[in-house]
Amino acid sequence: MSGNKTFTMIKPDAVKGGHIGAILEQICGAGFRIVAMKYTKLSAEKAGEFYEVHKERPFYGELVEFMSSGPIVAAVLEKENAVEDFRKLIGATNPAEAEPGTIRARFATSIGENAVHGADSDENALREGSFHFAGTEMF
Ligand code: 3AN
Repeated sequence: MSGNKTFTMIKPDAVKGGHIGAILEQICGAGFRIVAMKYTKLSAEKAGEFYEVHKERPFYGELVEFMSSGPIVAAVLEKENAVEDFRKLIGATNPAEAEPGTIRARFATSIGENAVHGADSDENALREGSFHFAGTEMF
């Protein structure tokens, strides 16, 4: 996975809000192809492992609790320039600062509960994709 793949999660707030369909429609409408996808729930332990890079940040405990609070949709997506284009599509981490029309501007409620995750580098996209999916689950 290099250059043309990214990793996303539709977070528990957006799942609870009933936005899975609208978010997937926006993602596919923007030209991303689904390589792998699952509806799943992270244990607190798994969420802690996934967000290990944020361990020292003050919001780590809150983030782990939130991300394990309900089901999520995890997916690997493919498109040219995937990581950067997907970050543009989702908008800023803080929905109050997200460009109108972006996924976070449409569906996120706060900086902590911000509807979707998007990998921030090719290296992390690969690591995060492999965290959730076996090679045999990617097509
Ligand atoms: P992004 O998801 O835009 O890459 P990061 O990597 O800075 O943003 O943060 C990872 C996740 O941590 C965010 N998606 C959000 O859920 C949570 N987060 C970031 N900053 C805060 C904050 N100030 N307070 C609470 N949660 C936060």
